[in-house]
Amino acid sequence: MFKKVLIANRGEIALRIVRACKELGVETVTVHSTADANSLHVRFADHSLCIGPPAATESYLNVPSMMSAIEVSGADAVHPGYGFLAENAEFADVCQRVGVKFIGPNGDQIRKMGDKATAKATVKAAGIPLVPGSDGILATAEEAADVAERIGYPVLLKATAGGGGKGMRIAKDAGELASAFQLAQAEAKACFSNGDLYMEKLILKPRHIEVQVMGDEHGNVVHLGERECSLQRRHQKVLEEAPSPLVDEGMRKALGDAAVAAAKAINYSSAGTVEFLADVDRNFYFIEMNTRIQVEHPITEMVTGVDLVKTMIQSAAGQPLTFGQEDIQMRGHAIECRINAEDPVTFAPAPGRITGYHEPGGYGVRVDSWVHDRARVLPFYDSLLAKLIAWGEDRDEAIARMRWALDEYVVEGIRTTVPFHQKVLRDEVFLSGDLDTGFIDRMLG
Ligand code: MV4
Repeated sequence: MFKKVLIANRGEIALRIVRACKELGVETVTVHSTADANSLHVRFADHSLCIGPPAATESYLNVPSMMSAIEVSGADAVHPGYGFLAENAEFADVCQRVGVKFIGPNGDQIRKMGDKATAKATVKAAGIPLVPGSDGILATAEEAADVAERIGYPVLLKATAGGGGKGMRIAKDAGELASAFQLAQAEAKACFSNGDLYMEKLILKPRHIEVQVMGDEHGNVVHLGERECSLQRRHQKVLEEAPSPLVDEGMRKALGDAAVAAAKAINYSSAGTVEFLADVDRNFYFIEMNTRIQVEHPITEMVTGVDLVKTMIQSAAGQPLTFGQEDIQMRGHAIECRINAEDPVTFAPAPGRITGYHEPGGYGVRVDSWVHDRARVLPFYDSLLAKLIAWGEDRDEAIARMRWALDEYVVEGIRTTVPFHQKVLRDEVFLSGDLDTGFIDRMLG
């Protein structure tokens, strides 16, 4: 096992990783910007180093500052969490070069999945179902028109460097294709300095279902079931649940086999997530793979009993998985509500000082948060305050627990998404489990 892990992140995930390290008997070093000096990820770690001014580009995203902190700390491993440097292949490469273990995939694996057209080509060879579309990058708008004729309209143009919805354009018919191509290409160039596009047939009313995988450095890969992540607004997840109300045992096995095959196609040896879209006929298609621990990992922990963060550290230390696929049993149902410092109507970020705080507890309730009484929500970083997680023997019990937990959640001084979640948890369509990615927009009218 490692002696000292540096945690290259902030907020609730930094705290989550500190806790896992403490359980493993590993010394912890956190890093912080000047604005985060008084935060809990600093206070609860063994050591902490200031790495720069508040702006993330000058602190948590600054590779030279991070490398200096790693060297000064004497850490033998670094956990990137999610966001920031978690999927920065060059950072993973530099860590490897200086002999510090990056707790996650290597640079080549990050690159293979980071480029979405390459990712699709990689998993296609492993026989995983893909949305009908182009074979890789489209060289010209004319080639795009040819592919669209072959697969049929409507089609979706996607940026190969994208993910998260940027650089995506729909063309409903041939008349819309040329301008959709120009617009998607320009947006992709502006956002990612890479204008390369690929095409897929547009899936109507898709559900976003993702599968958690865990690998080790001995060739073992296991899946830990799926998460239903269809409730999103502007490509930001709002509420997630495990298992998906859509998925039965047969579909779970098919999704899990596909996810494991995708991970094995790149010799994956860490925690990862394989994303699928499911259509109204319950067909599913690979869309991308995230080579990191994700925000919503706790709901999988609650239904499988596997500590994903601890396991990912053990894997990185070269230890084999202590469980096989046959040992993974899903029990009950878990829901996560993302509690953000946002206006509950406009969803605009609402930073400020918290003047009063009480978080719920009790049977079946878990709160992963960095917030405390008088904490300051800063404008420099994302608006996630807490992940409120409720577990129950079935979906109805998880929903009932989530409702009282939301009622007991008190955050004073700033606006939060608590009232919005209270509305979702009483919505007839949500209660029926018939979710798709358009649900939130329809609910907001
Ligand atoms: C799609 C799609 C429909 N058809 N692909 C959006 C972000 C990116 N990760 C994938 N996305 C989509 N890809 C095809 N072929 C619809 C979406 C999509 C979506 C996906 C998951 C969750 C929410 C979404 C909201 C709008 C569009």
